[in-house]
Amino acid sequence: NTIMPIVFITGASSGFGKATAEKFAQAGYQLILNARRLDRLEALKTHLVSSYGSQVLLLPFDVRNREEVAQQLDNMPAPWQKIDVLVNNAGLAAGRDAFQDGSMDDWELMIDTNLKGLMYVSKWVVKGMMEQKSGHIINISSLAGQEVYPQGNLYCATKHAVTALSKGMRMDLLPYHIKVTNISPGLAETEFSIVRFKGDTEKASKVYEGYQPLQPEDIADVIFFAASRPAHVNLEEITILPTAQSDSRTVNKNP
Ligand code: NDP
Ligand code: 8X3
Repeated sequence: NTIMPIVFITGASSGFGKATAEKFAQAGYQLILNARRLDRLEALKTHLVSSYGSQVLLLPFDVRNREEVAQQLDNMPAPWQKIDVLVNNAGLAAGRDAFQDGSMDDWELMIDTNLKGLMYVSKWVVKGMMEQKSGHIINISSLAGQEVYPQGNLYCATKHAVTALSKGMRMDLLPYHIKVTNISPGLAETEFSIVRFKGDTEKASKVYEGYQPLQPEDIADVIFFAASRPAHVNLEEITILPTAQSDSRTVNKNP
């Protein structure tokens, strides 16, 4: 009766996180799934249990809430605390405005979620990984972590910070055999743009018109591939773009 590895995915109620949960469930992993929308997580759990017989623990917290993060993680049953893979995926863009027109609330929301949330969750998970002297942290950055585009200012800044943090974690966690992988996707069709444009689905769907964007499953495949390499192999930086995209500002639309 072998114990299957545990993957902890933040932002599992939608997009990349949800597709990643499905991918690891297919491979028999035990899953800790986080997001704020509990109804979404419950539906996903029901699906994973009935399709794959998965063991699933739901942690419905807001990654921005430092106390809640620590409290829910501390209260996990002991066997669940031995996390093998952490996928730091919860994140968002809020607004797409020129710097001079940007909303301070949007900016703080992005910093608190994309950077501080990732930092709170990782700090807790790293403790256990250090004791185990093994583990794998997979940070979802973005092409926006490598390049900056007009009206991308603060979102790009948070993703640059994620990429920098991946490098820093990799250095500091090296003695503990903890792998750190930084994944940078380009344009992918999820709820990302609906969130960015605050529910304006028409504006959101325009982002993906005239070409084939990445799908959540494409990212999930890459995350799973990185997590399933042999112990001595770490994929440290992965950039994944739709074939129709060459850089942040260039998409081959309606060829
Ligand atoms: P989605 O909007 O589809 O999914 C985002 C997920 O993050 C949801 O499950 C959401 O759940 C969760 N989330 C947001 N805020 C919080 C919070 N405060 N606490 C806990 N969970 C939270 O977008 P994607 O799947 O596209 O985004 C996933 C990651 O990928 C993000 O970090 C994004 O920046 C990044 N990315 C996206 C790209 C794209 O083009 N789509 C490209 C490159 C990177 P809930 O609302 O239920 O809390
Ligand atoms: C999301 C991709 O190009 O909208 O990180 O910033 S982009």
